[in-house]
Amino acid sequence: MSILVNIVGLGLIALIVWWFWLYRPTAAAQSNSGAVSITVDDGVYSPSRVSVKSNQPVVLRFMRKDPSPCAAMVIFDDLNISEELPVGKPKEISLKVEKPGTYAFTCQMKMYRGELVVEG
Ligand SMILES: [Cu+2]
Repeated sequence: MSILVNIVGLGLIALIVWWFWLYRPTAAAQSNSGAVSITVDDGVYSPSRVSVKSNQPVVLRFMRKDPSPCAAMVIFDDLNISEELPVGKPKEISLKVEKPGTYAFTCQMKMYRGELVVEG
């Protein structure tokens, strides 16, 4: 019995390690028109990786479908942006980033995770 418990425990630890340290967003979206729609559902932003050009205004349109409190906020830590997302209604966040780089955006618990890639 205790072996089974240990296996389950190890599995959980592996899952947590994968989720928090190893998981990297892969889906990519390029902003051409200046607006990118991002769906918030099932624990993921889709797309979870958005490429934009530096010094160009871009609108990120977040569409939250997940009613759980986990999805309530989107936070761009490095850009000092934190916005509340209404359920079922698009929320537009306008931004213009000067410095090229990769900027993470997350929910307030960092379960939802995405990356804004700013190209120079
Ligand atoms: Cu969350």
